[in-house]
Amino acid sequence: MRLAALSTLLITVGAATLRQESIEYWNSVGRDCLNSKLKSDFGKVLAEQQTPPKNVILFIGDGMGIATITAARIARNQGRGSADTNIPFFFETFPFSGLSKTASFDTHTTDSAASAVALMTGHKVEQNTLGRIPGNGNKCENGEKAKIRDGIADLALEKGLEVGFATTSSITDATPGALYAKDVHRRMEFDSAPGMNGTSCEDVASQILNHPADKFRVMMGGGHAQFLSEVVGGNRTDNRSIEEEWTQITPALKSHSRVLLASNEEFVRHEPKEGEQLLGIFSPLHFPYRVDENLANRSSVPRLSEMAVKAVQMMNKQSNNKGYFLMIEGANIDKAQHKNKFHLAAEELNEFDRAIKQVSEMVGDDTLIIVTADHAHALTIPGYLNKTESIFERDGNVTSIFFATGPGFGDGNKTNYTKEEAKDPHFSQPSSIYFKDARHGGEDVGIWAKGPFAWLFTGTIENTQIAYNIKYLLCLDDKEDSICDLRSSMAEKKENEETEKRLHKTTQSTQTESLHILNTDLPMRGMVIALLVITCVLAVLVAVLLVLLLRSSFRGSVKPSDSSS
Ligand SMILES: *[C@@H]1O[C@H](CO)[C@@H](O)[C@H](O)[C@H]1NC(C)=O
Ligand SMILES: *[C@@H]1O[C@H](CO)[C@@H](O)[C@H](O)[C@H]1NC(C)=O
Ligand SMILES: *[C@@H]1O[C@H](CO)[C@@H](O)[C@H](O)[C@H]1NC(C)=O
Ligand SMILES: *[C@@H]1O[C@H](CO)[C@@H](O)[C@H](O)[C@H]1NC(C)=O
Ligand SMILES: *[C@@H]1O[C@H](CO)[C@@H](O)[C@H](O)[C@H]1NC(C)=O
Ligand SMILES: *[C@@H]1O[C@H](CO)[C@@H](O)[C@H](O)[C@H]1NC(C)=O
Ligand SMILES: *[C@@H]1O[C@H](CO)[C@@H](O)[C@H](O)[C@H]1NC(C)=O
Ligand SMILES: *[C@H]1O[C@H](CO)[C@@H](O)[C@H](O)[C@H]1NC(C)=O
Ligand SMILES: [Zn+2]
Repeated sequence: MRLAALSTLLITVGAATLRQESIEYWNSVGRDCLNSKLKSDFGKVLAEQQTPPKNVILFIGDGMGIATITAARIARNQGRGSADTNIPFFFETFPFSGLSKTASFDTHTTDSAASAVALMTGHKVEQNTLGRIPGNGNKCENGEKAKIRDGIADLALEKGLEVGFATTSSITDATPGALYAKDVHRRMEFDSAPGMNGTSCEDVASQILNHPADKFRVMMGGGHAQFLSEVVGGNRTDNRSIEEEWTQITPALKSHSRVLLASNEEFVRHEPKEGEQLLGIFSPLHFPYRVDENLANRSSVPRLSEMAVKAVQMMNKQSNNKGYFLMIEGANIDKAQHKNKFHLAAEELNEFDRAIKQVSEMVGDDTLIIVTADHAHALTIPGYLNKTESIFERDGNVTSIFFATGPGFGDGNKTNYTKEEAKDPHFSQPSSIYFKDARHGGEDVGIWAKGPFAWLFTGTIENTQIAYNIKYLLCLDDKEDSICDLRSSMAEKKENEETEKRLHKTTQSTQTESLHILNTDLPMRGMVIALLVITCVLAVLVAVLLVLLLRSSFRGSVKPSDSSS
């Protein structure tokens, strides 16, 4: 009885310490999920056969829900005149896929900040926040204590890996921000952003000068406005040029240099150099849509695929050769859907897919590629339009691309649009509830993976699991019993095998003997521990026996024991 009470107490204490706010809660969910895969029958076999990846590239299609992919896939195939409307995107041909649950710490449907933090740190956080442990107020209180410091970027840099990102949004936007910034609101992008006054928050833009972003190998995207003073057309009122300040940070090594690219012309001319850190900012805010660039026959910014290729080239120019983590975001897939403009979103998804394909062709089998979305959009494809019709058309009043919310609402039943209107690249598809900006969707999103240990990204998993798996595959956190051990034991095994081969050639008996000890070092340690444990258990048993013996002889001398007590 007392034992049961004690265990109940222990469980209560355990649950209380593992509140969802805590760093440990999502680690514990992550550990259980990872272990169940590694210890499954197929997991054991696969883990033995593969070497964990050296590099990880995470592609995030912002707002790229399942329905978004289906509709964009059909639009692409129809656009190419294909009778088969199901020809897949490149990433859809990856050998492994799964589903990711995207809810944030406090909302069923997440925004891009909370979901990106989950993907890049492994922790669920409050809606709209960046890099902060939940429950720490809304004024940037509690200093360092409130900040998440075990994100992929922080840990990767600690281990000497390279980190970088490229996006079509402002570099200060939620998804890239989640890789480095700590703030109570994602909109605190520049010094005088709304909501900053009365807080101790630091604007996101200036945080590229801090750890960890100051050490990133490459950062590319838009957002001059957030980095520059209003004197030169930016948003800042503190008369700073964060871009200029970034170029003046002393590099980690003398041989390193910093290069700032501020236009597509500079981007095109730039040749990646060894030991170089690159900051590329190519537009005042977010990138223009691909459709608009095409319509205007203009290249005012690099394509996402071009930035992705350059980012990988930059990573390959590094000398320490410890591997890298790269994040590539197709941000405008989301932004177009916020306006219900599906033609624009579909073309952004095409470009995102092109980036994945080109990068896949550049990297070797030491690189794991993961493609996912941070959240969906509330889009559905209601039936039953004839396949001979464009997906942008409708079946009677039923519009094939239909948003739950957004500015496409029209007059309340936008069902009478013409074929010409539907073809207009800037046409807003209908929605059922009016909002200036469409709301995200809360359903699970897809994950597609290829490369070493891609099979870990299967099943229905938390978005935080993606970060957890990446940390463990890259061996970023060796505190825990994880794939890290597997990796080092495999490396050790391999090294030992090689040493053995070498020694075999020289046939030096003394060396072979010491190698033998080296080889048996780990098992021997295990045996010593086992012996110690057995000794302890035996000692306890002997003590208990002695006490019992003494007690029974003592009792026997007084009176017989009472069986009813
Ligand atoms: C900031 O808030 C304080 C009061 O809380 C106010 O006096 C001050 O004018 C505000 N500054 C700006 C720039 O809004
Ligand atoms: C920041 O600058 C951009 C680009 O000039 C502008 O569109 C935006 O409205 C500004 N944001 C704020 C909050 O002032
Ligand atoms: C802003 O900065 C520039 C260059 O650093 C300087 O010349 C100018 O005086 C500054 N303006 C103000 C209002 O501080
Ligand atoms: C697009 O621009 C390029 C040069 O920038 C030019 O060679 C080409 O003719 C233009 N195409 C059209 C259709 O205007
Ligand atoms: C689809 O359209 C084609 C061509 O107009 C027609 O032959 C076919 O019967 C239609 N199918 C359905 C299911 O309506
Ligand atoms: C479309 O909806 C309107 C208004 O409800 C209705 O009058 C009309 O018959 C519908 N058209 C079709 C083809 O169902
Ligand atoms: C559709 O209906 C709205 C009002 O209900 C009207 O303003 C619009 O002109 C109509 N469009 C077409 C193509 O008939
Ligand atoms: C809905 O559409 C129909 C047919 O186009 C039109 O007659 C009607 O006025 C519209 N309803 C509203 C609420 O605008
Ligand atoms: Zn969004």
